[in-house]
Amino acid sequence: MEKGRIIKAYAGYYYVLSFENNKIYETKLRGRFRQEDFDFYVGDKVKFSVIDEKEETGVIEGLLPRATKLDRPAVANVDQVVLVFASQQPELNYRLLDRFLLLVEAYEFEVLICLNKMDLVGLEKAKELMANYVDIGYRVVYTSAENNQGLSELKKELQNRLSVLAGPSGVGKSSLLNQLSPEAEMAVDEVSQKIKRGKHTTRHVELITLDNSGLVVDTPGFTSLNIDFITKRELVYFFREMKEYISKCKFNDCLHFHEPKCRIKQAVQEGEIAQSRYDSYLNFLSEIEGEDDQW
Ligand SMILES: Nc1nc2c(ncn2[C@@H]2O[C@H](COP(=O)(O)OP(=O)(O)O)[C@@H](O)[C@H]2O)c(=O)[nH]1
Ligand SMILES: [Mg+2]
Ligand SMILES: [Zn+2]
Repeated sequence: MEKGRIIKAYAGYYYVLSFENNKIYETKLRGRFRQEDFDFYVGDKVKFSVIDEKEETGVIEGLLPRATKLDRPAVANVDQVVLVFASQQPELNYRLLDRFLLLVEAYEFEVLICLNKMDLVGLEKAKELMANYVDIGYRVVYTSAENNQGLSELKKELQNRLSVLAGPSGVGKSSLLNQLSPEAEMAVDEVSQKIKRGKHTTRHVELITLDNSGLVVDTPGFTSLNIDFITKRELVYFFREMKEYISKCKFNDCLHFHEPKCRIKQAVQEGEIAQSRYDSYLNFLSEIEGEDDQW
């Protein structure tokens, strides 16, 4: 029995990238999985047996433990979310960046920020734009899909992991994926040869395989920016720089808004917490307010 990862699912076939030899096997599910209405997702790690080594066909025999599952697109075992923003065009919207970060923290994904279009502002200015985020411990890479800058740094961050890109439209997500594409097209070609379909068929989510064992979802994630599943009380825990102050407020049910002797507000006044991050916090708090009966 071999092990591998589903990198594409299409028309009842599952394309499994073998951990042993890096080949892509065209597999079907063992009958009992079909009867049991069992769900297998792109990204899932599976056990499979090879039927024909030359034809690279096989049968999926079992599902290995699934660490995470992302919805829309449905992908299992995502290791990190790469939040792509542009340094300009469109102008960097910090409130939106904080919303993406909130979602990523709430879902407990690892995150990398990719500040693209650095060619429009230069590296120094790009770093300035992200200084607050670097300070609170977020990893940031600076890229230009246009001028081919920072792409090897980005690729290094994608090594040996399954990543999904997310971010507003127009920031360069597709351009970045295309830049990573010599490898991507090889993988896609290999699959499409096997299923012998034209390019105009309905798109299904699939994983792009990089030559450094990185995998990238070919469709952006986090398309819903809805935050109303988060309660007012837990909100602050998803602002990583605020966590250390929470227990130091005078009132232990402090929402860090108009309560007196709030340690978080003090930290904002003293410049330990960035004002714009705190403003985002208040903004999300009031957004959640109407939908949360707890308080
Ligand atoms: N100047 C500059 N333009 C870029 C860069 N990356 C993408 N673009 C342009 O930005 C626009 C949107 O890019 P696209 O990849 O479609 O963004 P997406 O909506 O996030 O997928 C296109 O016109 C790209 O040519 C970059 O690094 N620098
Ligand atoms: Mg796009
Ligand atoms: Zn407080």
